[in-house]
Amino acid sequence: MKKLHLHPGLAAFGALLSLSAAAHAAILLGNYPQINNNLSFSIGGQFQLAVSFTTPNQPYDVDSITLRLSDYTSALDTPAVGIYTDNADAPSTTLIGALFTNPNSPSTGINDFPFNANGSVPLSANTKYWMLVDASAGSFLWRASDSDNPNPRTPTGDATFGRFALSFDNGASYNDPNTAPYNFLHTFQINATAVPEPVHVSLAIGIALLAFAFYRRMMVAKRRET
Ligand SMILES: [Ca+2]
Ligand SMILES: [Ca+2]
Repeated sequence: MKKLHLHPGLAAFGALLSLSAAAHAAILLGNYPQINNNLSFSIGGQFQLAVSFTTPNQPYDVDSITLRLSDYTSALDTPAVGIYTDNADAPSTTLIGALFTNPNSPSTGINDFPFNANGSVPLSANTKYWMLVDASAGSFLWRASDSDNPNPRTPTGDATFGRFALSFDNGASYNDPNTAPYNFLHTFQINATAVPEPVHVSLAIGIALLAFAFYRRMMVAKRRET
């Protein structure tokens, strides 16, 4: 029986392509578990709250956002959670992709709520963005730990934390909740998948084509010998 041989050039191409396309889900930024349930900020009406971060040297696609909330019932409250570009160290009005899908909540208790991406939320490398937590109807509480008790927990992940920013005038101006008299560390996590950079993919294809060309030359040389 004839043994099936995988073309070395094709094998190299496949291996490199799968290597470059290997995506991994990661915590882009977060501060779970919460230190305590001491504080909260009301989202709704003119009140909204955002957190900034800068992506590392790689593009990402946001998969979901987890927020620790209370007084959120899906029958009465409509959160508006999205990722926005930066405008002079404050959220701009430019939304990346669409608003996230609001989870169901039958009760007002404290819970960790997953907001799933509604389609692609693509983030560029080395770029500052804002996750904005707003409401288009009703109101709810974004739970926060008291950062002085027992110690501060700066959000960490693949991205670099910027700052929290709260607005009492529907985004016209923002205040920092971590300068006196505020000490809020709002509990959240942004989950994202690293996207392979186009330069890596084209490099992989280039190497595979070189390997294929080398293989063909070897075959031609072999045929000349025989
Ligand atoms: Ca409510
Ligand atoms: Ca608002």
